[in-house]
Amino acid sequence: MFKKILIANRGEIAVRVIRACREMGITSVAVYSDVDRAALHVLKADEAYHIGPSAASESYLNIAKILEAAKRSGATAIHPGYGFLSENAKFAHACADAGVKFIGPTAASMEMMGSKTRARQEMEKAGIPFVPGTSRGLESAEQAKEIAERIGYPVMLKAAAGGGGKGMRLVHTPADLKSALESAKSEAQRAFSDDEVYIEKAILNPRHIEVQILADEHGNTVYLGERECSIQRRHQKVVEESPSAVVDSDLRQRMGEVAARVAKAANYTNAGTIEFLLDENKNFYFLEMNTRLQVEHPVTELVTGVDLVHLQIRIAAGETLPFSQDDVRLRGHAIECRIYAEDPDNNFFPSPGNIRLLREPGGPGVREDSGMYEGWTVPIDYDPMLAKLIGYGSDRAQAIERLRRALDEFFIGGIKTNISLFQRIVRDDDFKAAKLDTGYLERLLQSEPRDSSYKNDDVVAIAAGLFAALDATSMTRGNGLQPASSNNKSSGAASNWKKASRFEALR
Ligand code: MV4
Repeated sequence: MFKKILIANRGEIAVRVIRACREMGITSVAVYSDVDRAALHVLKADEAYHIGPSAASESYLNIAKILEAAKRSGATAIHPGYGFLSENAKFAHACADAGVKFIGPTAASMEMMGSKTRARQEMEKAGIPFVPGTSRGLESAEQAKEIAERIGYPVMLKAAAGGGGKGMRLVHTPADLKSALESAKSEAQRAFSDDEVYIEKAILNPRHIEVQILADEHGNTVYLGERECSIQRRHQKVVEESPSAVVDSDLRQRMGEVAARVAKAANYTNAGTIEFLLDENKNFYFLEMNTRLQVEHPVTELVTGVDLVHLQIRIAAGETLPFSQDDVRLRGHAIECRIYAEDPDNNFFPSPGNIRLLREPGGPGVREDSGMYEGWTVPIDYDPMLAKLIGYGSDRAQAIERLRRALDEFFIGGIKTNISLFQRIVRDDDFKAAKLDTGYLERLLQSEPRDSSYKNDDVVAIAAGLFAALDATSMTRGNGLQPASSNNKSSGAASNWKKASRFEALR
């Protein structure tokens, strides 16, 4: 087993991996940029190395700097987390060349899945069901028209190097195809320096369902149930849950077996995720494979009882999977909210700044994976995700109850957060009835909020205590601090962010 692991990441995922290292008796090494000198992952790691300026390109994306820190620290393995270098085949190669184990799949697996057309060709060979369409780049508008005619409208144009919706166009009629192809190509060229675009039949109102797999380096592969990730905004996941309310044990087994075959066809090792679209008739289609640990991995951990990060490390160290498919049992239900420093009342604009007051939820069935602490300043330089709040229960209804209760306990003062959006979602009838598809969030945001009286009396009481404690400071600044108690009646009906902004006004 590795004695020392470097974590090439920051924020909550770096903290998550550090915790696994601590549990396993492995020394953890953090890396940090200028602005992250006092970040939580730096405070929690056993050792920390400065790797450069705040710009990600000069720090968390700088392969040479990270390998230099690995060498200096004596770390023999690197966990890449998600984002940054996690799906960078060049980085995996460079780690191998430096004699450091990359905790993830091989560079070859990452390369295969990095090109969507290449992945479709390989999956076609392996007999994996995928959305009808081409597995090669389109050569002309005429060719696109012929194929679209054959597979039937609406069609989807997609960038081969894409993902995340960039270079993607939904086309309903032949008349729109030529200009859609041109704009998809130029967007793909700008975003990925690669204008290869292919065509698929469009699946309308799909659900996004993904399957977690683990594969060791001795040919054993298991699937660990699915995650429903249909609640997205602009191709960013917002809420994820496991299991999906529409996947029964038969569909789960069929999707799981296909996912394991995808992994085998890619010679895949370590943790990975196979994304599917599920149509309204519950047909599922392979979409793409994510060759990393995902943000939403905790919901799978809670319902399977499997620690994915421990197993990633054990697999990378050459161990065999300690259980087989028959040992995998799902128990209960877990739902995750991605807590962001952003303002849901101002088009989700980022809201960096100092966390003046932090009251985190706890109690039965609540997990919080966080990269923040009270007094820390959220930088503008990176993705503004602060934490993930996960509710767990014996069934979906209990998971929702606990999540709602935990969200109402959560108070982050000094910055805006999207907590109020989740308070709305967990009270929404369609969400409670699991009437979800990829259009759900847009519909919710277009509708009028029905009830915003999220009761939060204990938080108000805590805030009152803090106002009292801040009294001296505020008075010297002469900003006329009100006695906290005078706010209690009116703030009983206020959402967390309203109280946070009130807190801003008072401090
Ligand atoms: C699709 C689709 C419908 N039909 N492909 C969006 C991002 C990229 N990873 C794949 N995406 C989609 N591909 C076909 N053939 C609909 C989407 C899609 C979507 C997928 C998952 C989650 C949210 C989404 C939101 C809009 C569109």
